[in-house]
Amino acid sequence: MTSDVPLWRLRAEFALRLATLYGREVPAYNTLVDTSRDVNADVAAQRGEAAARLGSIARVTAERHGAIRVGSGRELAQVGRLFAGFGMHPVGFYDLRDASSSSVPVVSTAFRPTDPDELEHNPFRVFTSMLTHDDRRFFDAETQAALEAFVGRRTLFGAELLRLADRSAAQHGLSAGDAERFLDLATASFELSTEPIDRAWYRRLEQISAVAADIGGVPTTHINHLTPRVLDIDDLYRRMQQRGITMIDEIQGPPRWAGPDVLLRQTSFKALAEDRTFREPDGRLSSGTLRVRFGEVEQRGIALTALGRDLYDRMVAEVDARRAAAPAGTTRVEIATQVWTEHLPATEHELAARGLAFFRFSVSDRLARSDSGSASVPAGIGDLLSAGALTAEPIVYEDFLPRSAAGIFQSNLTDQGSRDDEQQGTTYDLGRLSEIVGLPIQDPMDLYAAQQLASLTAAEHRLGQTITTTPAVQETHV
Ligand code: OOG
Ligand code: NI
Repeated sequence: MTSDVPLWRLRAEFALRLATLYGREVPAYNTLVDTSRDVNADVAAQRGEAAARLGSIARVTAERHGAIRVGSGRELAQVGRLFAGFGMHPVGFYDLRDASSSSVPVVSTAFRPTDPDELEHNPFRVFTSMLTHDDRRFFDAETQAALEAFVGRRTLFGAELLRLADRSAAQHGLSAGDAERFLDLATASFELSTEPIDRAWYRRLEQISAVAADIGGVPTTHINHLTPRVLDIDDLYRRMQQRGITMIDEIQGPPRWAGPDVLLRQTSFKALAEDRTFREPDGRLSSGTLRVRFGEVEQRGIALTALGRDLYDRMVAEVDARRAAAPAGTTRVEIATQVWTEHLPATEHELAARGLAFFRFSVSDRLARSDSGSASVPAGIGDLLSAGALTAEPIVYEDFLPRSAAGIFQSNLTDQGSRDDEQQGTTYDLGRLSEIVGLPIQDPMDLYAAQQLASLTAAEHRLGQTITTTPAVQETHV
């Protein structure tokens, strides 16, 4: 069986077709993409080679993540089959129910390539949320039953599409003819439906949660947003405002600061009113609008180790604490910039030496030629980097942040919805969601650690010496 079109090309083409579709449906998205391209070109012109530190300009400018939302475990398992056909696998577990103060009854994972080579070819990823219809804090028994019946009746992904996905996953690609059909069907399944929306049902869910209504109140699924990657998100934010586009209040995640970019910074333009057809309680059709889809943009930084992530989480808590005590009008970002400057190392070298972030290490050519095999004393990463024996290339964070995701959800809700925290919530975790998807969800930390370790092992062989990564005593107290 031939696979003329390998997984990465299917994935790249899928991302392009979704972008064309989404740009047609939400024209402001095209403005966002154009502005992102301008920002990246300017950064490349100003910073030269340094601009490509976290990925080539071509990769960064072509890079996208999507977000979709489904209504049940059955639908999520189908998404798992579909995305496997594009070489995208579930990574990470995000519980947005607790990360949000308003009503966001979903748990999520992200489907993405996991192999470094596949990521390099095309890193397209899709943040995928599943409605927690069995969580009593949001849905009473009657609403749960009605939701399950409504979602149970719909078909998001047809049998032919899923068969092609299975074939692609098994063969690591498809023949040219199958690829075309697969891409057509896959893209079409995320198109906004023109089918009338049952007004009373939608409204009933909307009172509980606008997210629940967007997922379980409509007959099909759709792309919620597609996110380009930029090299300077502050500049992008300003330019979008200059173009008259209303942005959410702030940039989520780490602040702008003088040190290296870590993890992920995101912002978005406010959801726009889109025309939809409704079926009124008396059966009459009417037109109206819904605001659920928005345009997000992101700037990616270096992946943090468990130690670095722990520091990050403590810094976030410190920002909250200081903000609570700060004079009115002080922004989260202002405080965050101070906290970052006080606690996070300001150089890649120190992030590596202290084991706070992930890097791909390699032996400097100069040293490998002159000195190979001579040293045998174990040396720490920091010393080897200082001596110029090793070089470190940052590993880019490919995943998401629960708090930013919740912030993005919330900043686009016009209504807080309702939740009853007296009720017992349903427990979901990575293991339970893996069972529901029918695939093992990988822990992002394991993937980054494996990449770093592979590079270290290779470097140890070349140097003929053991490299210690355990950092010295942690001096950072937040
Ligand atoms: C997903 C929100 C989360 C991100 O980039 O953190 C997200 C959604 O709105 O469906 O996309
Ligand atoms: Ni997103």
